[in-house]
Amino acid sequence: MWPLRSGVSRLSRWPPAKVALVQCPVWWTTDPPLGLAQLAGSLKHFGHETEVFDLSIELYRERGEKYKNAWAWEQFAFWQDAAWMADCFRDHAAFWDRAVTRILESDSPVIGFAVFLGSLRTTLEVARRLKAAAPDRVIVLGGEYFFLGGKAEELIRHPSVDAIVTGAADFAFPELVKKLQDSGRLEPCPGAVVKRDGEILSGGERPPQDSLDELPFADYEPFPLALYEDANRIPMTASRGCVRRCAFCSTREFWKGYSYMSGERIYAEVAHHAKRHPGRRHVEFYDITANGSVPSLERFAELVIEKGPTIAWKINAIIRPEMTREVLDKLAASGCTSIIYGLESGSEHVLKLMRKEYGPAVAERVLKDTHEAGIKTTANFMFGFPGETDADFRETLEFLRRNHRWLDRVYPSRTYTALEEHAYLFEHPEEFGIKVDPAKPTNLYWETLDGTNDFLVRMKRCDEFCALAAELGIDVQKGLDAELALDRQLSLAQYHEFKSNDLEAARAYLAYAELDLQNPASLSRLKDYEIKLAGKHPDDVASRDALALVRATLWQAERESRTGAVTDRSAEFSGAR
Ligand code: B12
Ligand code: SF4
Repeated sequence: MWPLRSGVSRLSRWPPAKVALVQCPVWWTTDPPLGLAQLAGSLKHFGHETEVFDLSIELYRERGEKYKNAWAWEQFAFWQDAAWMADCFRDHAAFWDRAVTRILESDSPVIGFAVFLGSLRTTLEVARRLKAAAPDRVIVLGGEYFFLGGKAEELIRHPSVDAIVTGAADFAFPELVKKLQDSGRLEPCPGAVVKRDGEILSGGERPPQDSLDELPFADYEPFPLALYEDANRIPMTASRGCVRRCAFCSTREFWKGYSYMSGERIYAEVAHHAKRHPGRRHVEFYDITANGSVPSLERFAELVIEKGPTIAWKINAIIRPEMTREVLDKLAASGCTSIIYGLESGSEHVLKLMRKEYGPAVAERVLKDTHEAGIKTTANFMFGFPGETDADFRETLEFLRRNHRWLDRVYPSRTYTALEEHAYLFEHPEEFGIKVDPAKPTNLYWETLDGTNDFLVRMKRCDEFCALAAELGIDVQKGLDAELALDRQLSLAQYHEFKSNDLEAARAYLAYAELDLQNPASLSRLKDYEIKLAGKHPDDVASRDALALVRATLWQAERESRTGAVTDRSAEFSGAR
């Protein structure tokens, strides 16, 4: 057993410090978590050793049958459900015990966790177990979960948490480790808050990084690369933030302004990864706005064309006039195979309401040029932005008809128009005619004061859009790893649940169970509805019929799981993996 000593003295005796980096579930399974890879690179650059534990991908590979689909995006909410989580820890008890032991045996005095909403509960449980076994280990949390909204102030009080990096940690985390190493105790530094002898000390804000040219390269070497599903991919970001401020989007609140790498810096990192991982030839740029600086992107393309290596790469981009045919030809020649544009609507009126800085005419030209340059062209669409009339929506359908030849794929938003926390729309609902019920806040199920736009209207528009796109031969996808029918069904069930419409919610969960019978979370909802429907008036025939179906479904699920005759539906909806 690792001797319990003060993490402080252990650290001061150990230059350089060793840091364990942990990703708890859920995170996605296609490629390694980029934020952690970035930190591994930074820590290495500053002379520290790292060991990475991606418990999300490891558990994904070892998960029980019952959890077969739990990593699909539309299941993400279940990872925040306390009862579901308790089951997951119980059902995989050996996995979690081994994980805690391995982290402790890495002999890292500092253990850092990457947190977002879906990994928060698992993180806190693993941190609790680590602290219980070895109270001297210093537990540090970080990730975009802490960027906004006072989450750090709240979680730093958690008994298992010693420090939180509240923003970009590329320099803040190595500085925190270094201070700990030098002084022998936790010291706050800009961008981090620490807890020392029960006292909470904040280092204040850290000014944002103007240029990303000084960033150390991300490091994928400590990751279990063989476990991720895409064996050909290296993730990267060459920019942070965005140059625009669309009304529905919170990006500019997470990353203030827009910081980016020069073409030379992007090229240097891409060439580095290509050399270190010769088997991986696809660079997935996860920048939310990769063409915030078109000259940088163009320069990167020129360098690849000039010097190699041969790679394929993909970006998310904004529609802007600077995406000329000449630029797009250059991007294509350097290996750009796919561009996803955040187009959102084909209506001039709606684009204005959204504060997009282009109209449909520019969008048409850019889509056409992108497609003709030989780049797979995808556009994201949203439905029912407040102020979007039925006539506006018809314009989007017309746009699709006019431009379907240039669109290889569309990503219809499955939240239609969500009120994203911290976005302008979220902060100013009255300006957009959105009804606010403080007793029942909702990001998804909002409706307008005039009653013309609610969740079902938005869902219907999306359905109509998807049907037309499919008819026009455009590939319709979700974007993330999700199955469209399951996602839609779950959305509908949750909407009726929100509306306290027991009958419709039970029907929607029944339809969900037809697609995915063994999903533990939807089965547990059906059990709740069994009780609720049984309590309805005996003359309520519809509820009685639904109750019979609920019971039959629960019985069938029970029988299947008891006999092991589980229908493996995962193959039906893991196409995107
Ligand atoms: C790229 C991206 C993804 C990629 C990630 C690919 C990959 N291989 O990592 C994919 C497409 C998989 C993805 C998925 C999802 N994402 Co996402 N994603 C982003 C995006 C656009 C950029 C994140 C990024 O990589 N930035 C660059 C890296 C370097 O930054 P970083 O990860 O934040 O890491 C830095 C800091 O956070 C910190 N840090 C990170 N980890 C740690 C750990 C420690 C110990 C410390 C000290 C610090 C630290 O230091 C890092 C370096 O500075 C952000 C939005 C944005 N505008 O930034 C959303 C965002 C992170 N995603 C979000 C969400 C909710 C999701 C999804 C659940 C769905 C969705 N709504 O998009 C899914 C999850 C899927 C699943 N099943 O798990 C939210 C998180 C919200 C929250 N507060 O928790 C964000 C903020 C978007 C939003 N506004 O809703 N996403
Ligand atoms: S929606 Fe896209 S273009 Fe608009 S602010 Fe957000 S990231 Fe930028």
